Amino acid sequence: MTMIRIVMMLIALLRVRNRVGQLHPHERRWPNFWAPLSVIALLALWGLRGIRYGRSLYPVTEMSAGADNSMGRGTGRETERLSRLYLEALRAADGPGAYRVAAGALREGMTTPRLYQRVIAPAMHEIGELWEQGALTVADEHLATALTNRVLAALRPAPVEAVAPRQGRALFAAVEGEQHALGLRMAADILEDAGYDPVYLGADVPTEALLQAVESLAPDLVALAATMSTLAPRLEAVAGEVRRAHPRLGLLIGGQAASSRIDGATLVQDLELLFERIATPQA
Ligand code: B12
Repeated sequence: MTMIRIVMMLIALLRVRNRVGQLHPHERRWPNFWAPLSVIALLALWGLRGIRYGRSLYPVTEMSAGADNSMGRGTGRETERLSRLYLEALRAADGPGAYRVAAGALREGMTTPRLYQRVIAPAMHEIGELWEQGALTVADEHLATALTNRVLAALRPAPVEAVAPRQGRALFAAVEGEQHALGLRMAADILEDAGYDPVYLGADVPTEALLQAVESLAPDLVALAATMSTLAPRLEAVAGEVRRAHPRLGLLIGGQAASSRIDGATLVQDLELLFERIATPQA
């Protein structure tokens, strides 16, 4: 597409150049030597558009962030495009831009699980890649997380007095030592939309406190998360303890360190499948 545009631009410029060439010198308002120069300038400008991964932040325009979400329901290419725009907005420290991309997608009919899984999560993963490569600072990465938390909160309806939950209560916690909690937050939002009453404890929940909370809040489902590979054994241990204390309790696990090794728990990594997997845990 880009190549076609460049070729068309060159043809148009050459035609103008030829036309100018045919004119009598007194009629020429645009001297011949400007033509090649303008081609070079236009190509240079075009090239600059492509520089994405420099360290510097750049503004996200209305055109790029959210103004054109006409296919928001999300074919593969469309979700990739939106994810790129979302990432650009994060990198530009442009909270309103990130919100416009996400809210625009929902407005156009994309589901929340799809938005989370295909638009926001890949953008956050890319933030991690860039941070690992040294292309982003820790501050950039913290800011991206903070903006995403803000976007997620802004997309939710205001809390209202609890209507009787159709599916029961679900408790969400990341294991002790685990600071990564965006995926857990997303899982809580999705199950809330599916009729659960979410009790979200967030990151780094001490095991003792978690077990007490399960005791006192009597949830119907406990969702546990771990991201750091070093915390995979802890996730297994905590899940085992919950299972031993409450053998009939629904147990859901997720996060990059979660694995199917944990007996009797439903492992979900793809949030688009979350509700389906909860409804049929054996699947
Ligand atoms: C943001 C971030 C942070 C933030 C987290 C803030 C927060 N409130 O969440 C902060 C700054 C705290 C942080 C700290 C660290 N981080 Co960090 N971080 C990230 C980053 C960039 C994004 C994580 C994220 O939010 N992803 C978006 C979510 C939506 O995706 P997800 O977590 O993959 O979850 C998906 C599924 O797993 C699932 N899911 C997740 N949770 C749950 C829960 C349930 C119940 C269910 C059903 C599903 C589910 O749904 C999601 C969508 O598919 C990742 C990069 C990456 N590749 O993920 C690194 C990354 C995870 N961090 C990493 C590291 C090394 C660290 C630090 C050690 C850095 C340091 N030197 O201090 C510390 C460790 C802190 C700790 N003890 O936990 C490494 C982990 C390496 C590893 N595998 O062990 C990564 C991969 C970066 C990298 N490329 O190296 N980090």
